[in-house]
Amino acid sequence: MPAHDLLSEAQIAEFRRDGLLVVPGFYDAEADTLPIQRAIHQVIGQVMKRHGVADVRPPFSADRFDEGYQELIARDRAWGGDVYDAVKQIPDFLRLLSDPRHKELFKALRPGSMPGIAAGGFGIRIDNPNEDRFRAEWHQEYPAQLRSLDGLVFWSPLVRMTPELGPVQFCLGSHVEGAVPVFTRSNGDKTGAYALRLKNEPSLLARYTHAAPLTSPGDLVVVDFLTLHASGLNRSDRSRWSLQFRYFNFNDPTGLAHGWKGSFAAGLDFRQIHPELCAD
Ligand SMILES: O=C(O)CCC(=O)C(=O)O
Ligand SMILES: [Fe+2]
Repeated sequence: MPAHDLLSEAQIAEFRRDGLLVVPGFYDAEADTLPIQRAIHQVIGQVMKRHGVADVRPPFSADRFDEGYQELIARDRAWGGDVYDAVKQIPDFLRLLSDPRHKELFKALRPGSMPGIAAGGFGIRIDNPNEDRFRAEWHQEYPAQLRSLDGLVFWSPLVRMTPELGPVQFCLGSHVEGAVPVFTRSNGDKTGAYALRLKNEPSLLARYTHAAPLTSPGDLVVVDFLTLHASGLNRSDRSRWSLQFRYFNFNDPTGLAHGWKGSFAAGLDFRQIHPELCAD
């Protein structure tokens, strides 16, 4: 599908201005998200089976695809880790990750680019109620992912967002800052990319209008690798499930210079590539 069928000129201009674009109904529920929700329901069943928990759940429904998950993590939080690691191996998830629409969208937003999928840069987040350890604090994607400076995060919810679920927050237009230096020293119990903290965070955040779009399954949120964003606080009684696909540009000068290296998920500390962005 050509790029001009996916986005209007106004949407492209909005993305350039804000470093953020919400595309309502980008995905097809039946073809794209329902198979993933169905497979998550089955994976939860497999994790129950693995731990000898009787599966007495009602049959699958899209609204309650994660039935049983809260009970699992209440019994043993590590079983939630089993689910988290397993769901990114769902064929329908990987099919959607590599769907040509992402490549076309990337080319529409980054003219002259050659899109690539960031290895280790995709997954399904499960933000559990009142759990802080895996919350993403204010960050830019680039230090956490590397690959290329002009990458894009494609983020899409699997549950309808409410203020209580803690939708992702964005600083509109903050991508104009370029790559912001970060402190890398330990940040409580957070590790890897989660431990990074922005230099001059309060004044940086105060400069921009914040937005926390209340999206629904099927909606797509496109985020510039340099836009400041943070997880909200989930104060509901349900986990916030969302898809993340990250694409980069093989034709970006910074990526060309370092060979499209990946960051923490690739076992590399970004400080080796960008010592100048380390504020410690
Ligand atoms: O979903 C979240 O809470 C954070 C998302 C995020 O930081 C990302 O997708 O890059
Ligand atoms: Fe992020």
